[in-house]
Amino acid sequence: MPIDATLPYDDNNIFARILRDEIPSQRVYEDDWAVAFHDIMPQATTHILVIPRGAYVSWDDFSARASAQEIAGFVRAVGHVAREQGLVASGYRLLANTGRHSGQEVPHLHVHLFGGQPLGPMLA
Ligand code: IU
Repeated sequence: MPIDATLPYDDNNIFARILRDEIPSQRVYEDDWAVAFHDIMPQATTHILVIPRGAYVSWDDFSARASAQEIAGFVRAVGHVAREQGLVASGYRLLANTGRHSGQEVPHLHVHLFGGQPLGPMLA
């Protein structure tokens, strides 16, 4: 069920637990600002989720409350993962579902990184 992006952060959401290593994930990258791991239900040849280490419900929450350093660190991490995955020459797509109408399911900001194949008009 899609989440209400205006709700307070839930410390026990699944991505918070992945960040704390309470639940395993296939990590491909991590630094001070972000963690990236393979989506468990990939919708493209490459489908990675990049999440900030900070506790943010959604893109809305992150863009409103995160520090400039956190925002820069996170944006750089997303770009780094795309380059590391070799996606730049062929191209890729970023997507951050936010709240009910978007279908956001997990209440911790995640940016989907899709690539590795020609992408249709919409994914996720
Ligand atoms: P959404 O933007 O909130 O709809 O995307 C959530 C994504 O998280 C979705 O693609 C799921 O397959 C993915 N996911 C995951 O990778 N690991 C999990 O334990 C769960 C969801 I729950």
